[in-house]
Amino acid sequence: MKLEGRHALVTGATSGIGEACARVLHAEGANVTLVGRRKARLDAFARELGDRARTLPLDVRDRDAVASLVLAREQGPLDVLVNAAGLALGLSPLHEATLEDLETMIDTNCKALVALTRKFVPEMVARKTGHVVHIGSVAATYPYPSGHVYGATKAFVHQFSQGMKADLAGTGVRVTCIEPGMVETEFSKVRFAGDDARAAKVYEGMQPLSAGDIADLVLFAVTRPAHVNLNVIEVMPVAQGFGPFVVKRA
Ligand code: NDP
Ligand code: 8X3
Repeated sequence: MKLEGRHALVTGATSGIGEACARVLHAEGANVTLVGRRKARLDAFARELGDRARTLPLDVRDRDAVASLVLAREQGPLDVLVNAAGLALGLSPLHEATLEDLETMIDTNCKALVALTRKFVPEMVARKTGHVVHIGSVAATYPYPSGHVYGATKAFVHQFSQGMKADLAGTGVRVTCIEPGMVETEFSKVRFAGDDARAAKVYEGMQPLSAGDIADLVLFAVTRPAHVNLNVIEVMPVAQGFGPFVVKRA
């Protein structure tokens, strides 16, 4: 499918994967609507892209704001929704994590993603065309110490995506969940609350994926012929693998 003249809304467009997705979709001719909280970044990004880019500064957790969102008419009806906004907060065991951080992850990664999807899918179904792309994570499938709620939010995204596929079969609307491993973005800076040195250590001595690597997959998924639905795409850096089972011995 060609993207020229189609309208894509990308959340998390101020940074990392969302920003890279908006960039490639725009480069392929899509009209893009950029969503994120940091307005100055959105404005600068839209100026850089030029024509066909609009901004929607928004906290995706704001349920009323999402419900009353109105997209610029000249962008056309929404064809592609990329739900990239999301975060992990902290990396400590559940019994030491703050409930506030845990709830922020659930509110952003799950509830906001559902609200945005619920907002735009009915019109896609009515138009018999559209594509929703969720950015999940390998953390949905492979647990790691202190990944508890973050992993659980991404398991939600995985299953929500599959459930949507069940409902959307035959409607003409597609849904894809892209599940990356380590991608070097601002993700670790956010997770470690601005401790840049600790964030940099996450990617030390290995080659992580880039945001552009994930954007390539999003572009691939949304440009398949209209009858092809990529359900789930899991991707890791070559340098990443799985941990062994841990056995604590007396
Ligand atoms: P970044 O921190 O670089 O980007 C996160 C984006 O989410 C920012 O644009 C941020 O915008 C936006 N965002 C966060 N909270 C909100 C909110 N309440 N309202 C609106 N926007 C919000 O990280 P990534 O690009 O890496 O993360 C993108 C997605 O990819 C996330 O869902 C993450 O879980 C997932 N992911 C990341 C991996 C990685 O290793 N980096 C691996 C697997 C999945 P702003 O702060 O301006 O609001
Ligand atoms: C982000 C990747 O491995 O830090 O979803 O959970 S990981």
